[in-house]
This record gives sequence, structure tokens and C-alpha cells, in this order.
Amino acid sequence: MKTMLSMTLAALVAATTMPALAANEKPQTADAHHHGGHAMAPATLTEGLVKKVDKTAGRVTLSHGPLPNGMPAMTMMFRVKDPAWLDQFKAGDQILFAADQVNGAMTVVEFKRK
Ligand SMILES: [Cu+2]
Repeated sequence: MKTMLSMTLAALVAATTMPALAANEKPQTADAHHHGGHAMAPATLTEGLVKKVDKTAGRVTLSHGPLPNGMPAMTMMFRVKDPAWLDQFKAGDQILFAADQVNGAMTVVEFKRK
């Protein structure tokens, strides 16, 4: 009986632990950018230099290299997909990022630190 009980407990622990782990994964918001026709392709990351962060406006000014959508290198403002990212940016940061048109505004949809 003791063995049966511990096996049952082990199964119970496994059953309750796994959903908890899955819940930790950040839910992926539905992508609003299917116009490119390659939504499943890995994003091409572009070099960017953070010039200015405006948390009130929810924008970051980046000096960016040429973008895959044909935009040449320039300095411009971007919105960010997750406003919390603005806390991670500061002037002088070098990042690699992907931007896309979201609701008509160029938006950083992915980034990583260099
Ligand atoms: Cu630009």
C-alpha cells in the first residue's frame, strides 16, 4: 500500500507541476503583421543604437541600420510591442531588433542586447 501511495503522489506532483511550468511561458499575442507573407520566418534583426527613451509617449528613438522592409539607415522613433521594454532601454544601448508596422506605426516587435 505504501508503494501505491507514493506512486500516486508522484503522478499527482507531475500533473500539477507541468501546467504550472507551461503557465510561466509568456503568452504570444496574435501577430497583426501577415502582410509580409512570411510570418513564420525567423525575424531578421537589424542593428540599432538607442538614442532616447520616452516612456510617457511609449517610444524609443533608435539610430538603425537598413531594415528588411527597404528603409535605409536613419534615426527615428519606434513604438515598442511591450511597454516594459522601455525600462530595459537607455541611451547608448546597442541592440539588435526587428521592427514591423503595427496599427500604422513602426514598432519594435523583438530585440536582443548586443
Ligand atoms: Cu527608419
